Amino acid sequence: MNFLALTLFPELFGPFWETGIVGRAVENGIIRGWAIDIRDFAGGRHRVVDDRPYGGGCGMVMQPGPLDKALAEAKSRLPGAAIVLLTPRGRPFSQQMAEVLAGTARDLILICGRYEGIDQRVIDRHVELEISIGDYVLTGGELAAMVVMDAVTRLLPGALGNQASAASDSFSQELLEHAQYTRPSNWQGEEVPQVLLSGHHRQIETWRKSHALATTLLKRPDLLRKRNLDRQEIRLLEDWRLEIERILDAQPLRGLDPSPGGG
Ligand code: 6GU
Repeated sequence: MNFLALTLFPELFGPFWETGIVGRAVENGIIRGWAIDIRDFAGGRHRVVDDRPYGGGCGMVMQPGPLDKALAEAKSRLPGAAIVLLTPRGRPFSQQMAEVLAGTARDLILICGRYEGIDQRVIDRHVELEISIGDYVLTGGELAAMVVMDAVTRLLPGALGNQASAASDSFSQELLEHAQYTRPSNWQGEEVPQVLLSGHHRQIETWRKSHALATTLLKRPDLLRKRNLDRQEIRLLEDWRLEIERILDAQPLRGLDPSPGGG
């Protein structure tokens, strides 16, 4: 799969292509990535790419001309690529979108906006999909483009050493991951949960599922509400409820709670 970023700051992408799992995917020929400098397609001695917005207002708008020329170059290098614009006005990026993009394996041309935005006419002419990575404002789309490429790359066959780890991640199954521990088993007096050292694979799986459910309940109850819980998951959550009730029953709430058993 090929990625081509159109940007005013191509130097931001160098370390991204060279590092970690993405770097290894490049080395193994699973992906290739380039960045094209939009300013190379601007005319004039000063290579200006932006101008003031029609109708007034603050900030500058990226002109259609240089971006259109950069896109022509990008399309000639990657015919058939999907053209994506990174913008806070886009569709919220999700694991599901990453899976669709990785699944079609179509090349991506990623337009990284800067300034207050991009002339709408060049968007209307070329852009197939607008993506936002969340409800906050960045100074430009470069980091968002890297977020999208990173999330897609790790889903491509062979990108992760262990293909199972992509499927059991947070969000693929709409549960947060259980906590992880590694050596030493006693670190500054803090012990690793005993069951993880026991070698009982079924018990370990149950512990992990139970803790994934509890973490999700506490941190992201919205994910738990969306999920179709199976019988085991319901039982594990009921076990947590019993545990909470035991703790609460052991608390003296004298004088606050007139109900039987409350004191
Ligand atoms: Cl894709 N671009 C910018 N500039 N800000 C953002 C964003 C994108 N996604 C969230 N905030």
